[in-house]
Amino acid sequence: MKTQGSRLIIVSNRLPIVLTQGENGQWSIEPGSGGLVTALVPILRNRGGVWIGWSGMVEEENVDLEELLADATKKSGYTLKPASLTAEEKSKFYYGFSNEIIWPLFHDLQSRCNFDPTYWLVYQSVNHKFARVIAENIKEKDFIWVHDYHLMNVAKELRAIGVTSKIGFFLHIPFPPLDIFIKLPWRFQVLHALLEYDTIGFQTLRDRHNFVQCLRILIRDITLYGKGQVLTGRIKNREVRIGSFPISIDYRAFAKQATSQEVCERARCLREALLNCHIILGVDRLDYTKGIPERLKAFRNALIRFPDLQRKVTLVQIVVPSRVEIPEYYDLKVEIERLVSEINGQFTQPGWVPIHYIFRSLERTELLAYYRAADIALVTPLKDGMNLVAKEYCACSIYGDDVLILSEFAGAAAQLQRGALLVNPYDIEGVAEAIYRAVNMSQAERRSRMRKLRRSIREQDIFWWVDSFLQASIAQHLDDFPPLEGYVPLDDYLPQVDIE
Ligand code: ADQ
Repeated sequence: MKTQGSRLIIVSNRLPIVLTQGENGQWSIEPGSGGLVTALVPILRNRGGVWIGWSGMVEEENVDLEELLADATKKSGYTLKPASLTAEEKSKFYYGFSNEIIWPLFHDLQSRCNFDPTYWLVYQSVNHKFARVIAENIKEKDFIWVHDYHLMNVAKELRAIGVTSKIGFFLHIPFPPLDIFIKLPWRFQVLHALLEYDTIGFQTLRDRHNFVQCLRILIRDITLYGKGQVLTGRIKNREVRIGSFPISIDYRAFAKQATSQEVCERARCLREALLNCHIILGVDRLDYTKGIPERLKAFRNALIRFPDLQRKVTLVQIVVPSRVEIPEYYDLKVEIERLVSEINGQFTQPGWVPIHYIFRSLERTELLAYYRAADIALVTPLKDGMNLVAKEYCACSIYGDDVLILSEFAGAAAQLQRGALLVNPYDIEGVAEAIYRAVNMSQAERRSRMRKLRRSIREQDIFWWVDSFLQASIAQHLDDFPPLEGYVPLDDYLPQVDIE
């Protein structure tokens, strides 16, 4: 679907590139990784537009980005525009507010939060900086689509400097239940800032429900209308659309590349290296929300309780380095490596190593070869907005006889529950049993489950996701629904909280 006469302006914390300086001092540009990039690059390539974000370099490094980004723009087919950060902003906005407060809180891990008040001040000023760059680069009819938790205040800042364009926001991570959200010292400011967007998109109905609950309890003058995928909220003569739009992948591109000669050849080599073993695959960014230690413990539990799995299964755990400068992430890496070495030390036999551990970013062909080679994907985040790895794995299951074991707490579970083996990632014995069940599942059951999974991902792919978000954003507002029960008096619910 095209938005008439308008360009798409994507705004995210990071530009979809990584800048690296070689030994000769020359800078090179590589494509970025991560869910957001994988999802949006094909869209901008197809339709053109502008991507605004931080380059990853701080102002103090004095890198001339103009030339580098002009070069990247030529190669990518859309325009890249940088928002710059100082070293202090990187520390307090990115590592601080975004990753020490919102990331853990929105993943229900409130005990990991550091509610430092200076983080909030810098978060606001960086969102203002982003708004200025956007304002300098847009035309009136453009649709501005802001992504993720780093930039919740951008619409508010844009409105303050007079921008009247339509602005949408998509939250890639979960939105927490009221009882958790309410711990945020700036809960009212964040909710009001979000309500400055014209459209707010969440990954799942559960996230949208959590958000709506927070609005009902904490915001006095909002009325909510509608039913189905998109609701309408009316506040002070403005309307905001609130929907759930499960993000997906370019299914056909994955399925096609999975059959390429290069991927087939590499997958064959992997299979030969692990002959006669069921390959179980885990692929995650290094992050405590991904449940990697819990997964390793479940795998160990499976080897103990079902000894016939020994020599019969190999877990390939790929961990993509991420945020390693943060001590917590470094500690997680150490914990994972300790567990891998303990389990391998306990079970390895001549000709069989139970866990193959890879800590690096992989080329796409190599990643797809692992998807192709693996019989079972073990995707067990403690909480995840969606989880694209689960969808990519299914898209690459060309023969349709592989098994997906999926956490109930991944956003993807809402969509994939009929085909996946759902598990509670905290239940180590339950996950161990699911591994055993997957290894011993009949071919007929595997095929029937994978057929459902692939159909659902094919029908709701990344292009469907973009279309449904844009459709909801530009469509006429329908007022022919009775208002939902709006503001709920707070006295009984949270007597100690003053509402705004
Ligand atoms: P992430 O937390 O990054 O994304 P995920 O959805 O699994 O998590 O996406 C990871 C992406 O990285 C996948 O597209 C995958 O192909 C890519 N990748 C994996 N291993 C790689 C490797 N070794 N080398 C290079 N790339 C690799 C956030 C949210 C998720 C949400 C997405 C999209 O946390 O919940 O699904 O955004 O909205």
